[in-house]
Amino acid sequence: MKHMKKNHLLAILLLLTGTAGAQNNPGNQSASLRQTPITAQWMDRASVVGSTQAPEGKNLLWYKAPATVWEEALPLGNGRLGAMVFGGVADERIQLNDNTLWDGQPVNANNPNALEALPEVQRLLFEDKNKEAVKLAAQTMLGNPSRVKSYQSLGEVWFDTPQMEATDYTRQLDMNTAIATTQYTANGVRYKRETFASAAENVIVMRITADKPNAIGLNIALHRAENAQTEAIGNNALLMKGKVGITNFASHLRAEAPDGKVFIGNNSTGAPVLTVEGASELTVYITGATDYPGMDNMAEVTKHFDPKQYRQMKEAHIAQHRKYFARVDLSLEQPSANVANMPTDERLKLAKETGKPDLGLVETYFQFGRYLLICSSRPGGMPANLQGLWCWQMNAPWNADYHTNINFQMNYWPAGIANLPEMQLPMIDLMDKLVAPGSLTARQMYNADGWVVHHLTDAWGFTAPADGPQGIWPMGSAWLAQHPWEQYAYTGDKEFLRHRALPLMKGAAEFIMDFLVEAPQGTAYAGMLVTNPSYSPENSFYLPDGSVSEFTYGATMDLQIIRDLLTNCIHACQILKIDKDFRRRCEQTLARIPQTRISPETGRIMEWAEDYKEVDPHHRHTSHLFGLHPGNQITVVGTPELAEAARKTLAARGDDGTGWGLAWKINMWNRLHDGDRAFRLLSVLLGQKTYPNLFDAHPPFQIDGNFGATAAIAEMLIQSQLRKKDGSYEVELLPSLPTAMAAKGSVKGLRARGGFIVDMAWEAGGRLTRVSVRSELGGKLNLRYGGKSVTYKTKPGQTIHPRL
Ligand code: FUC
Repeated sequence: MKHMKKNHLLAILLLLTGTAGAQNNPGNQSASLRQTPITAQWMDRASVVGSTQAPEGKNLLWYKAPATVWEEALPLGNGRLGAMVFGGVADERIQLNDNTLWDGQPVNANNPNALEALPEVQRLLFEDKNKEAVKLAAQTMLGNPSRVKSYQSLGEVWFDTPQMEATDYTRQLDMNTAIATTQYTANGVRYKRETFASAAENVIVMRITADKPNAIGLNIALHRAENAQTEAIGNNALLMKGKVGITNFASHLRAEAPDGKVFIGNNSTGAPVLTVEGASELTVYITGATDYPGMDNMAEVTKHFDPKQYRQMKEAHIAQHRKYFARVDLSLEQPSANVANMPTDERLKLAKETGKPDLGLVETYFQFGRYLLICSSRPGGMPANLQGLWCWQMNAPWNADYHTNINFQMNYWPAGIANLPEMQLPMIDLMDKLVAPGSLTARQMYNADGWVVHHLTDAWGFTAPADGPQGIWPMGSAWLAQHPWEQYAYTGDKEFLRHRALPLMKGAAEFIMDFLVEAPQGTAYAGMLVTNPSYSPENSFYLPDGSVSEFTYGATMDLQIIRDLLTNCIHACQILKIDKDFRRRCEQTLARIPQTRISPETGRIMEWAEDYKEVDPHHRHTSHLFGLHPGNQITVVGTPELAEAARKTLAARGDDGTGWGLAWKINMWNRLHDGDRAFRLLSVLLGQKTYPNLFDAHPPFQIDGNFGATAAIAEMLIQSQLRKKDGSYEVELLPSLPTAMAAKGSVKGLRARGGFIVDMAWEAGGRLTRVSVRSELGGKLNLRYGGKSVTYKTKPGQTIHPRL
């Protein structure tokens, strides 16, 4: 058996290095599957019989079989290190990430020809000569290079055990503790592996225990598909080192088995294998490090951990996680015991079959979004990218970058309302890092003040237009700047507003105010200020001559983003009583920005300055409803006509889409107070655009849909986007409660703008039975529920029990 075991791992390593021939193949099924071992797919050689017993408690994901694809594996993360745990028996796999591990380096990609060409591009667009304009813009404005490099996997840990048959198998992710656990019985021994990502120590810890002494024996390898080598350190550790772009990285694995034998095996490839024999208990510590500027932790990669401290480390990890996670509880009416006892993947299948998720699954999905944000975005670290921080590839879809024409922003929609405002700080930090390169781009390409980002960025401060003409979208910084303002709105932190938010917002506004041009006579917005070039991400339209274009001037979304930004800047200056001149300039500019318009023909919100017909009426971006969500310019109460036009627009876009496209529309239906329609789209998202591990499917995996839908589930329960003249917000209770969720439910700990924490319960069609609102900051609390409104003056720390 031992011989077989070694052979198997050796074969994997040989295959990895590309030197394996048929003779090295141990001849079992899995080896042939691993011709290209580092893939989304994986196979456990063991035959596994699942447990019949569902784990107890809520906020759990659980399964009766090991993951066979990456999208079934369970994510762990501490804001820097990430792990995807497959839960295999004979073959366990942990795929690793460090969210500072990016290919590439800082570049000045600004196109030196842009500035000279800009007036001509603008003239052509104002004169409807779109084709010529796009041609010229593509030649003169695109970044060089025009692509960013990918965020990459750190590596993989493979465990190879002799257990070929397992019964009573379960694996689960307990979101209450952020611990993944795999349990099974093999050869009469009950094995348990628990794995967590400690934030305090920046290490992934796996502890394997057995209910019989000396029953643990396995081989461990640590590797990466490219650009890295692994060496043995002493007799119980492996160190992998490599370099991509300008970044050095490393990962270190140490096995501690007090009563077992731990040694390094040899194999012909030179790649070391760590072997454990006869242990009663095994603790594996896996670190990761890079020398990414400002976050260099290479010196700590071989840090020592004492297995005797395991319990303390685990308790500290749980406490640290619960500090964030336990702030919010959502309890909806539970399904029948039959459904409640099903594993997560079966519940997803049921949601697909019935067209409706069970409410326990909705609860879990909501908390999963919060869990993912806690794991992928922690103060002091990198923000969540297109995949949060979980990525097995070297060339990830869209490079797993930060897309700033919706996706990056969507990641942070739950931060405020789901009561995790600290988790948004990494996004603000990244914005700070974009100011210098973004100011250079603003100056070199547009001769403008302030800072600009186009439709994507990376870890290296890329701010030029990327990919193709659709990258010439200088609105990224303006949209990003909504987030520091929202951070203030949710937390009321004036120091933050003064020293961090306003400077970012101001820089973004200064760019915009320099970029805006007066639309000439003969155009739809003659005499007003518009963006040019402009487009509505990433939609195209028919020109009157039947040709297709994406480019125009003054696309509705641009104008709504600008309205949002300038309004927020004015508010910030008023609150802080500073920057009068800047504020006046914002006010004067705002007065000259065209209003959102309704198409006389379709009754919908116009997506462009002209009433063009879109090429794809079901396009995944619903950009021209930015003012409805995430903005607050279109509201049911304040602008009923626009709200009605938004309703028609959304209906025409349809109830399908990419994962994130659906998540956005769910939020929009909520803002229109149509909870049933929102729930219908949530059902599509859960039934059709969700992988077995609850990761969102664009497809492929993209995490924005998770975060967007988490915010949307919360906004079914409370909304607080309406800002009154005196700066207080209106907190609306159950504004968009779907009938499906109305029979009974409760929520604790949601956060409203103005610094209010809401607890409430409802039953019988959404009748409130209990509400309490804690005021963190003091100030005016305006509550609305159904047709009723009440206002309270609150003191800091006071809890109000309103009568509604
Ligand atoms: C936007 C979207 C795509 C994808 C990409 C990462 O450009 O249009 O669907 O989500 O971002």
